[in-house]
Amino acid sequence: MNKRVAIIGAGPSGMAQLRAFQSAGEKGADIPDIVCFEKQKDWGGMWNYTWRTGTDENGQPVHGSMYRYLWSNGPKECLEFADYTFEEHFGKPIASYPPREVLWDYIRGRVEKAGVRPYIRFNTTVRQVSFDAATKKFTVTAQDFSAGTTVSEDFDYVVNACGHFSTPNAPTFPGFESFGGRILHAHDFRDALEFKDKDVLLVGSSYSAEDIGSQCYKYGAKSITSCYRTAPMGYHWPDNWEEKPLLQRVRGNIAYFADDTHKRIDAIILCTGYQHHFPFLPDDLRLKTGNRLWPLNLYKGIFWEDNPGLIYLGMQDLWYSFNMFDAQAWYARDVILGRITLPPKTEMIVHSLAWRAKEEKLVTNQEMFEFQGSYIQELLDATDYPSFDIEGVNRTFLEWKHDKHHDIMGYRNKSYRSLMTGTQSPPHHTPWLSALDDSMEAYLGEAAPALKAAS
Ligand code: FAD
Ligand code: NA7
Repeated sequence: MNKRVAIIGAGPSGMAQLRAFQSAGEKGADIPDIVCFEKQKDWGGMWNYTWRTGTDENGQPVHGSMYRYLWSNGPKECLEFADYTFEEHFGKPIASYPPREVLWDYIRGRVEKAGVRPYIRFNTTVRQVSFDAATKKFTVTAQDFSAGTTVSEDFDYVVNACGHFSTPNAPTFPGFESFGGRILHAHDFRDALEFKDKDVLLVGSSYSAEDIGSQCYKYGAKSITSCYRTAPMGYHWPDNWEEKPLLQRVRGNIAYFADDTHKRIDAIILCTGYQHHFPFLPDDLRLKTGNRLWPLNLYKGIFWEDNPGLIYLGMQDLWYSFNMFDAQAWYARDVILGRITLPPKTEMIVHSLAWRAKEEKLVTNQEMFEFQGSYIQELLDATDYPSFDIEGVNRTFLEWKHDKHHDIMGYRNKSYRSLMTGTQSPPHHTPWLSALDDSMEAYLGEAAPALKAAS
């Protein structure tokens, strides 16, 4: 009987796994039976926007953490697929920081072309995964909300591609119970206009704090205060944005900070990151890690060392994203197809610990993305995924970082050269701060008439 592979999640990682198998099939390989379980009604994972917060229409925790007006926070040139370029998808070069809908369209384009949608059971949540040591099979139990049934099936491999930016890490602070305004986690942030004319406090100093604060600034918040636990973000913020050391407590609408200052605020947004949360996995199969570049117990950052039939995709903290998921998915595919043989567990552990030791020495951002780039290179060298210029991507990351430090509200007006096609991307027709319409139509079209007249 054919091997059976379960993929949990049809976000960019799960879609990469589907495309990897389809690509091998197209070149003549016998591919296994594949079932991809997706709890949402459509694919694209995080990029499939939902207005919902809390629970979804099936009473499940809402997966989406993206919000309206979200634009890519890094250059698209750093995440471009090597087997399906932006130019191929859009039929022309486009600017470097597309809004969410444009990126969603791009990732869908590749898998629509590949014809892999029939492998996916939508509106179906994986509830439980177990492993039988005697039969060496995984049993996956999934609830299909369209059919109203819960079914268990056996698989030889399980690919966990369910993402790790959905379950909030939400600390509390003294006085929150009686705070006079709204408190929410970034996961539940949807529309910056809610905070127009408000004094907003952000807790955290990473991507969510930076971007949610920038959205609030762009859409008219009265003031923004962000506070950090370890280190400030350190960008040159606009005049109404202040960075402070960590919040200590609130009293009524007054927030008190570690430097003994205080400030009146209307709303608090906890930009304090996410938990790797896999409620469907038993303890002995569950990855337990913070958001870091080298989680332990995963050989090649992919295979559960205690039971390598369980494959994890996209579990690292992200500098690289879509093309890293591809590199992982192609490698996992080749292990499943028997093209790559995994070493014994002792060797896997030595390998992982060596990467971890390197990870622990990383200090600068540049060292971090170069580390992730060299990890991807190691995976690429072993498969037929089209090789691409990792050093070029690293250089683009470096430029991006410089651009952000030069002008945090203007970095998205820059454009870069594709590392896949060599084409220089055009500048966007409208500066990011004035581009209030984030629709694909507006992005791919021309500047709005009023802006054209003004420029
Ligand atoms: P996800 O996209 O999270 O997809 C996981 C899929 O698994 C989902 O479709 C989910 O419904 C499904 N699923 C989960 N649990 C189950 C279950 N039990 N049963 C069945 N299905 C399940 N990356 C960038 O490259 N650029 C950006 O600009 C960027 N911005 C971001 C902004 C925000 C606010 C967030 C939260 C993330 C951002 N990211 C960005 C990172 C983003 O997470 C990745 O780009 C990418 O979506 C990760 O893909 P994934 O498939 O691993 O996970
Ligand atoms: P990250 O990048 O994991 O960052 C989490 C931030 O939250 C980071 O600044 C942490 O500070 C801070 N944090 C975590 N716990 C606390 C507590 N208890 N108190 C204060 N501050 C805390 O998550 P993001 O949401 O920013 O980004 C995740 C993804 O979303 C990313 O890929 C983006 O593209 C979008 P620390 O530095 O650890 O002290």
